[in-house]
Amino acid sequence: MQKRAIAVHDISCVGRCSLTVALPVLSAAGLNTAIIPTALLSTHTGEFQGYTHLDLSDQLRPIGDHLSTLGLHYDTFYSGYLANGAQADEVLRLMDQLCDEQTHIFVDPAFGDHGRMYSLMDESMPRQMRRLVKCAKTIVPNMTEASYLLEEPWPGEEAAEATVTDFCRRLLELGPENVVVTDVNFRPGQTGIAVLRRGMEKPLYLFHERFEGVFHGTGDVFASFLLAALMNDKPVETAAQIALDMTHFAIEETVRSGEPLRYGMQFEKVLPLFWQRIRTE
Ligand code: PXL
Repeated sequence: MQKRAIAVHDISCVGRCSLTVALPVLSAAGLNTAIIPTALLSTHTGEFQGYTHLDLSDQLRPIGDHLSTLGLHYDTFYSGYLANGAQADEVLRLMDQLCDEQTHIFVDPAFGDHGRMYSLMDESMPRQMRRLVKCAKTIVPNMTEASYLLEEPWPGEEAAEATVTDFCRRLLELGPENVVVTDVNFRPGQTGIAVLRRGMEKPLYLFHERFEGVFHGTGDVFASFLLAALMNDKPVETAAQIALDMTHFAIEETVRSGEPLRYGMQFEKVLPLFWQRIRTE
């Protein structure tokens, strides 16, 4: 049977993030992917001015009410960027209506980076996002989001290994089975991730060469590849390695092309390689 996913993120018309990344990546991995948009923006909110923003909170309830009558099973529920903190109520309601015991709830907190929350976020977001994290099987915060979720000061771009390990352990205590933290930069010239699954004594650290610059949408590219690999029955350690490699190659392609970084990562070019990896590993 073909697996089915439901992705709950914003639509940013231009800039390759959230749904314009999640949908193609999950589809390319063979998943039947439904979407529920949380907001509609003309672009993402980093490095663009004058973007439009339509909060779709009032649509989530009628959409959920209708979809719940269809009797469909979703193998994964993938939430990301929310229009505001209060929208967590509606997302929890959607989880309740659309998920069953077998649904892999995958939460990308998607509310900040580089020590700050994104432009349109309100201060309730970390507290509200913690409620989704509690229900999740897998979470993928970056180090900024991890700090906010734990109510810790941001430790800076190059947090020490001991700090990252401590954050991972405490995030696991919030409820999920798998914690994958991105933006781990304690090795000079490298960037990487920490993977802590319940039952592991300490996180597995995986790294790649670091490119200088701010790469918009990388969190979404990484999270979508990670989930796509998990849904193809890879253990979280293997899925994380594949997703890290794919993200690295997508950044490499983008840097090589000279395309402005605000237009997002060229993940399209690595989809054939991704398919090969999930078939052979
Ligand atoms: O990539 C995360 C993201 C998603 N959606 C919107 C954003 C961002 C990051 O800036 O602005 C609208």
